Amino acid sequence: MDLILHHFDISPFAEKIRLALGLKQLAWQSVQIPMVMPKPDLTELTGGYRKTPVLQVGADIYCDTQRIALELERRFPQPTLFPGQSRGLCLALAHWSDVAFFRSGAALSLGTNDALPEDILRDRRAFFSFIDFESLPQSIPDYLAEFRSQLALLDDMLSDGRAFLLGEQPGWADILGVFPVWMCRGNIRDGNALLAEFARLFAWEKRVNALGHGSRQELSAEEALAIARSAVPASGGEVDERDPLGLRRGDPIRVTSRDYGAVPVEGALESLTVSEVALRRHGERVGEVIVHFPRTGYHVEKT
Ligand SMILES: N[C@@H](CCC(=O)N[C@@H](CS)C(=O)NCC(=O)O)C(=O)O
Repeated sequence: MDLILHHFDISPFAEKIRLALGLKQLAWQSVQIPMVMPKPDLTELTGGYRKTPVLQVGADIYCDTQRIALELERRFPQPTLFPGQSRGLCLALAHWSDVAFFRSGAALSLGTNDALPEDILRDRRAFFSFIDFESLPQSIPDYLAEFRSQLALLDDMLSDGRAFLLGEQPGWADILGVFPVWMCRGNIRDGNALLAEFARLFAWEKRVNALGHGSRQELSAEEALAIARSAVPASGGEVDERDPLGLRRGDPIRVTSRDYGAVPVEGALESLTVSEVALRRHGERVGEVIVHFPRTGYHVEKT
C-alpha cells in the first residue's frame, strides 16, 4: 500500500518524516497541504487535526511525527530508526527536541524572519500558544540563549568523534536532533552564524541530511482522498483492558492534543494501548477511515 505524506516543504516536523523515509529508502507520494487554515482536504481525512505532517496509508491516517515514525518502523523494520534498542530512549528524547529545542527555535523563527507573509504570522500567532507574541521582540536574546544551549548539548553528544548521536548508525535520535537545526538554517535570522560556533555539529548535520528523503512523487489532494475512499481501513486493533480509562471498542471518544493547536477529533474507539489511540470515523468525501494518534501527549475521553 502506498505511503502518502501530507506536508509542506518548509515544515520542520515534516522534515523529520522525510528524513525517516530517506533512512528507510522508501518510495512515497507527496501531497502539498496549505500552510495555514483552512485545510479542507487534510481535515476531511483527519476529522479536524490540522498539524503538519500527516501520513496516509489507504484509509488509515497517522497523525503526529511520533505515531508516524512508529508506523514506518512497524511496516518497514529495516533499516531501523531505533538502532541498539533505542526506541524508548528516542521517544523520550522527542520531548526534549519538540519542546525545549523546537519551541525556542520557533519563537526565533517567527520573531526574526522578516520575510514571513502576514497570513502565516496571523495563523501562527493564534496557533503557537506557547509564545507570548506581545513580548517576543524583547525576548529574542533570551530565546537565542536557550536555543544556543540546546545546540551546545548536541555538540557535546558528538564530542567523542562519533558519527551519529547513538554511535555509528543513524536513527530517530539524529532526526530529532537535526530538525531544529534545519529550521535554524532556513528560517532564523543569522542562523548560519549561530550554528558556525559548533564545528562538530556541522559535520554531523551533513551526515544526517545525506540520508535524503527516499523517492518522492507528487500526488494531488483529490487523488489522495479518492485512495482513502476506495480503501478499507485496517481493523482489529487492540483495546488494553488494563487501561485506566476503562474504555471498550466502539465507545464514542474524543482525542485532543495536550499542547498547542488542540483541535478535538471524534469517532468510535478502535484501538487503545500504551503507545497509540485510534478511532474510526466517517467523512463525507472519504467514507470510513481510522485515525491514529500517539497515546502520549493526547487526551482521550468518552463523549
Ligand atoms: N506534535 C506534532 C507537532 C507538529 C507541528 O507542530 N507541526 C507544525 C508545522 S512544522 C504545524 O502543524 N504548524 C501549523 C500547520 O502546519 O498548520 C508532531 O510531532 O507531528
